[in-house]
Amino acid sequence: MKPQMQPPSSALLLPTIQSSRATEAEMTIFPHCSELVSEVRLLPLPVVPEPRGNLTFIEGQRHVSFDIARVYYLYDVPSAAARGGHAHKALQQLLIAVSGSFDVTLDNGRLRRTVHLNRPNIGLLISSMIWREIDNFSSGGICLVLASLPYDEADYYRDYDTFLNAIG
Ligand code: T46
Repeated sequence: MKPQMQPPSSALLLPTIQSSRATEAEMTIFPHCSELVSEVRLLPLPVVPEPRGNLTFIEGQRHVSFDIARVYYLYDVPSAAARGGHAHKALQQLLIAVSGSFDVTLDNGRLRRTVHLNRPNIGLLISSMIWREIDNFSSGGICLVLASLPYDEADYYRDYDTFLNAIG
């Protein structure tokens, strides 16, 4: 059964970050859950600014702590549609709003937070065992995802109660 996604008490809005180093100014989404194995962080990505425009690049094992095994993207998502609604057993992913914006609601079984992504140089790192739902896509919103593993349906928890039981 899918959970009812409650409006967050305080949605996390991204501050403006001017950083070219992914190792700086990382922001933890669940700061008071140090006992959790899982990580959810906002990651500033490198930017090469030029009069011709900006360029952002991401290397596996450098800007993300995993080898990038798969890339996919969500686009032409209707504003009323919701993606996600599941957690992963092992998969780690970096989500980036390469165009437009959308909300990502994250749930570690104890806390639920909503992050608004709207910058192509900010990634949202989601480790395993985090329930996520993605919605509120803007017109032209594109969610680029870098994944640590190939697609495997057996890696999904698509039932919220099963996910909670697995969290323990
Ligand atoms: C996540 C969010 C952000 C594939 O064949 N290969 C793939 O790599 C993926 C991701 C999906 N699919 C198939 C499986 C389903 O038949 O595409 C269909 C839709 O997949 P799903 O319902 O999982 O899509 P979303 O947008 O709800 O979730 C996806 C990812 O699955 C998930 O890991 O975090 O995007």
